[in-house]
Amino acid sequence: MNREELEWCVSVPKVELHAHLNGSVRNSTLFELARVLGDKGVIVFSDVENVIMKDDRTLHEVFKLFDLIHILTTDHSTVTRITKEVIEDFAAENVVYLELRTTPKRNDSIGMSKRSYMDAVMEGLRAVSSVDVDYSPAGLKTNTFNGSMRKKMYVRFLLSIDRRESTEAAMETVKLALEMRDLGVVGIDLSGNPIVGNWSTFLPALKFAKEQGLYITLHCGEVPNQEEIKAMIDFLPHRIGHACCFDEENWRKLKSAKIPVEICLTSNIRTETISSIDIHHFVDLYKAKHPLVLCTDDSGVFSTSLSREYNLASSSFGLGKTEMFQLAEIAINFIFADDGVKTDLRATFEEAVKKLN
Ligand code: 6MZ
Repeated sequence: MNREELEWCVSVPKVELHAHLNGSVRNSTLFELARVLGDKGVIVFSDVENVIMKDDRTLHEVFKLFDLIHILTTDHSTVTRITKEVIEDFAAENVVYLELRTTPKRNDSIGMSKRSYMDAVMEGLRAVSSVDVDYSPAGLKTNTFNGSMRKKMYVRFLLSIDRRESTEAAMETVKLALEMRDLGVVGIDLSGNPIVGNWSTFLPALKFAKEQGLYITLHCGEVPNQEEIKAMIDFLPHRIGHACCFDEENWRKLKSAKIPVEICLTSNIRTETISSIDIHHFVDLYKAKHPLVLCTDDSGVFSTSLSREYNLASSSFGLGKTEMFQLAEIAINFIFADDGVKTDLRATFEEAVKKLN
């Protein structure tokens, strides 16, 4: 990786639309949490160390790792800490708009409800100190200090439905999202192990969410389940993630529906969902001018960052600085925030292009 090119990618303002909170945890934080639980005898530290350090995981192994991360991050204060760290990490590499997604978790044994989990997330956001965060739709709620000259960043939340969940649990998440709209929750994501669960289980909750005006993004086509992919496109979500294993017919449907695709290059390669970067569908979508946005997915789990993803796209697909800047800027069109935010972000990019030239 060329250092100068990577630095340039860091300096470009960026929009991140596909980042899972618990997949974006710093390795150093995971190790620290694992050591504490190891000392308490809850887990065997050396086992955890090996799992975290493993580089090339299959998609199935990745979900085993998430189970481990969830054991390490159950209590409210850890959720708060991780949220703060993740937002600050994105801010540090010039992400100016972040849509952070997370699965609200209920854990009766420690008195955690989906709401209290999200309250812990919100507390982490308010604790961010390296950047001013705008997180409410009306711009009324920020952690801005008077006369602050710090950088500004927009953060919005998507609540994820895990594919292991029931229709009722999915509906609970949608109702929570509606309750938390004033706190920056803008939409719903469907994620989790793609070989688990059925589309029909989540459809009622997703339909309700859409009717209520929430935005929807779906993990779609991580495995070659063409029937599910077709049903997902027919639902007309506002965006989809991945789109790796589409057959010709679904490919055509996607293109004619013009549904924006969140592309996670490193994630797709590491999980072996795509066998090699030179056959990645980014190229075909990019050439077809299909709406797409580069994202990290799980920057911690896959040891990447949004700047690295831009750098990887540039070096793998031969895109120059002008094309890369345009790719970053066009992502504004696909965000789930209102037009005021879009206008403000366009002004940020206009300023940036003057400085970068
Ligand atoms: C599908 C994924 C994912 O919600 O606990 N998740 N789901 N495909 C992926 N790509 C490989 N990466 C992450 O963040 C972690 C959870 O996000 C989902 C999984 O459900 C994982 O447990 P939160 O913050």
